[in-house]
Amino acid sequence: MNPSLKKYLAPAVAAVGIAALLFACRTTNPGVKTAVTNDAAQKVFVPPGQYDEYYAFLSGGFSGQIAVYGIPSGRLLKVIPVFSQNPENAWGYSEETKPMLQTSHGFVPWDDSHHPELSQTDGVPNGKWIFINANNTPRIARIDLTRFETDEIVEIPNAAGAHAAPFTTPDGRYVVSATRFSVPMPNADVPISDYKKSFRGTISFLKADVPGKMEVAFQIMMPGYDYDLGHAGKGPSEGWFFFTSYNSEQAYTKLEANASQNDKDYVAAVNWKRAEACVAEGKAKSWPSTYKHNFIDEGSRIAKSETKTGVQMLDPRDCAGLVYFLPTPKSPHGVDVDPTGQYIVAGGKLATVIPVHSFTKFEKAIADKQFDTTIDGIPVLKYDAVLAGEVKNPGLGPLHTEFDGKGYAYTSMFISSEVVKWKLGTWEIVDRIPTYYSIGHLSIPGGDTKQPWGKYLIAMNKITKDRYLPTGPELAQAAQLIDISGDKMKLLLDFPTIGEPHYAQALPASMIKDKQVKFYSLAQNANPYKIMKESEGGITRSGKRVDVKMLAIRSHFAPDNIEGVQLGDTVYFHVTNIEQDWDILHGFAVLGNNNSELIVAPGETRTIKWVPTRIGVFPFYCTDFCSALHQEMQGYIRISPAGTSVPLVASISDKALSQSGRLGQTLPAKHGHE
Ligand code: RUQ
Ligand code: CUA
Repeated sequence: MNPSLKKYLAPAVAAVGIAALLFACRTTNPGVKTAVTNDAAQKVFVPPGQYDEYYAFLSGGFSGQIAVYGIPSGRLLKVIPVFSQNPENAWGYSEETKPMLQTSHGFVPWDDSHHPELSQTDGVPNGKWIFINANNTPRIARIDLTRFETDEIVEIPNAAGAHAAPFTTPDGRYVVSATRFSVPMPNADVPISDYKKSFRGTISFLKADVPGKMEVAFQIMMPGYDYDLGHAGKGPSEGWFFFTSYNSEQAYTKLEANASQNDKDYVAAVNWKRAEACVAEGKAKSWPSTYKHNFIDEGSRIAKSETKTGVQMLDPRDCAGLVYFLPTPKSPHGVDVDPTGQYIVAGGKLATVIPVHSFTKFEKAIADKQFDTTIDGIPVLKYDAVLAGEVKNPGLGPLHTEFDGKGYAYTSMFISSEVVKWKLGTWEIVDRIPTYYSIGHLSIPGGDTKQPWGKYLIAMNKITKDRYLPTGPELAQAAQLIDISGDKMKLLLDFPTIGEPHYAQALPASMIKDKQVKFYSLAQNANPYKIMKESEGGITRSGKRVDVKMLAIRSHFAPDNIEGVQLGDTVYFHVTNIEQDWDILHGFAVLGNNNSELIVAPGETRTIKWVPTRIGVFPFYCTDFCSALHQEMQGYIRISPAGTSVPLVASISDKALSQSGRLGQTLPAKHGHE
C-alpha cells in the first residue's frame, strides 16, 4: 500500500472506527464506476485540429515536474521540468541550466512538487506565471507561461519541507511557504527528544512580484508543529493569510498515533500587513541564513546562481496582532478561503465535520478578546466565537475545498473517495459523486480565487487500482474530470498523470495561448559562445578544456568533423540553432556521453559537456526530427591518445556541403595554449 495512504488510513480508521469503509473505498463497484452520462464522450471530445478550452497544470509530485494538460480532452501537452533533471530537453544537464538546481546543500536535481499556483492580479489569475513548491529541499520555482519554462528558483532557509507553499497574496506581492517539519531553530546538533524545547516551525513570505528578484521578505517563528497548507484572505480578509497546522501535540515519534491525540489543532491566521509594519519598525531580528537564488538571465538564457544571506525573523511575542490560532478539528489538512473572502474552510482529515470559520466573527472575537489561552505569544481564539458553521456528515477524510463562484463549495473526501458539494451559508450537502479512488486535491479553474470559472472540476486521485491496464507493481495515478455546470456533478473522463498529481490549477486557454514565444532572437542572443554563421564556428583548446562552437541548421552541423581532441580532455559543445522559425528545434547527442542530449530552441545556444573515455572516432547527430534530411544531420569527433601530434581542427565536410548545397569552408582551427 502507498505509505501516505497508510498514514492517512490507519489513524482515521482507529479514530472513526469504520473499518468497513476502508474496504469499501478500495473495492470496485462495477455499477458505479462506469456511471458516466450519455453525453460524456461528446463533452470531452475535442476534434482533431481543435484546441482545448483550458490549460491545466498538474503537479508531478515525486517527479518534480509540472504536466500541462488540455481540458476537457485530458490530452497531455507538455511536461515542464522544474526541480528534476530531464534528459528529454537537457534541463539540469546543459551547462546553461545546471545552476537552476543549486541549493545551499549543493546540486539537488530532484524534488517533490505539490502545489502549482497561478500568479494573480487583484485576486484573479493573470496568466503570467505559475509557481510550484519543492517539498523536500525547500524551494519555490516560478515558471513563465509565455515559454512554459522554469525561470527562477529560490531556496527557503530556516525551513524543513516547503509543503504549505507557494500560495500567493491576491496582489501578487508575496508567495508563502510554511514548514512541514519543525526542526531545531537554528538547526543544530541536539537530541531529538528535545523536540518541545528546541524545535520550531517557520512561515516565510517571499517577494514574488518582480521577475528575477524573488527573495525572502520575512519569516515568522512559530511553535514546533507541522504546517500543512495555506491560503490568502481576499476581499474583506485581504491582508491575512491562513495556514493549517497539525501535531499540536508536538510528537516526534509515531506521529500517526501520537499526533492524533488532540481534539483540535489550529488554523494560524497571519496578518501580513502587520508583519510588514513590524519589520519596518525594526521589530524583526536579523537571522543568520544562507540560501540560493537561481534565475535565467534574459539575454544569454544562462542560469545564474547567487547566494543570499540573512533574513528578517519575526517573533509573534514582539509583534502583537501578528498571529492568532483558530482551533480546528482534527489534524486539519487543507485550508481554503471562499471567493467572497468571508469563509475559511478547513479539511480536518480525521474530523467528522467540515468546520467553516467566519472572517467577520474572527475579527469580532479578536476585538472582544475571546481567547482561550496564549501559545508562544499567539492568542488562541475560542472555537465557538469564530465558527460560521459545520458541514455535518460530509463523509470521511475531508481534505481540500474549492469553489464554483455560484455559492457552492466542493470538498474532496479521501477515505470515502468522493467529492461532496455543499452550500456556503447553509452548510447543507446538495450532491456527492464517487471518485476512483482516494481523492487528494481537487481543482476548479480559478477555484481558489475571487473569480472561479465554475464549469469543470478535476479530481486528483492517489490510487487507480483497476481503472487502467495494469503496469506491474506500480499502477498509474490519475485525474478525473467532472462537469459541475449543472445541479448534479457528472463524471466525464479519466486520464492518467505523470508522477503523483497533488494539486492542479487551470485557466482559460485564451488567456495565454496567443502570448507564446515562438523563437528567440538570434541577434539578441547574448550567450558568449553564440555563432551566427558557419565561418564563426571553430574549436579552442585551453589546457585540457576544449570548446567547440557549433551551428545547427536544417540539415547539418558546422563544424561536423572534429580532430585533435585527446583522451583526458573535457569537451564542451556549444550548439547554436540559427533558425528563426517556430518549433524548428535541433538536438545534439554524442556517443558515450554520460550526460544527456541537448535540445536547442531556435535562436538559442546550449552547451553540453562530454568527457571521452576511449580513443576512436565517435559520431554525433541531431536527435530531433527536423527535416527530410534529419538523418543526414550528423558528424564525427576523433579522439587521439594524450600528447598526439594530430592538430586541433574543426571543419565542415564535403558531405554536409552537398546536402545543404551551400558553399562551405574549412573553419579556422584555433589553438589555445596547452
Ligand atoms: S497535499 S492530498 Cu496538497 Cu501535498 Cu493534500
Ligand atoms: Cu536537426 Cu534533426
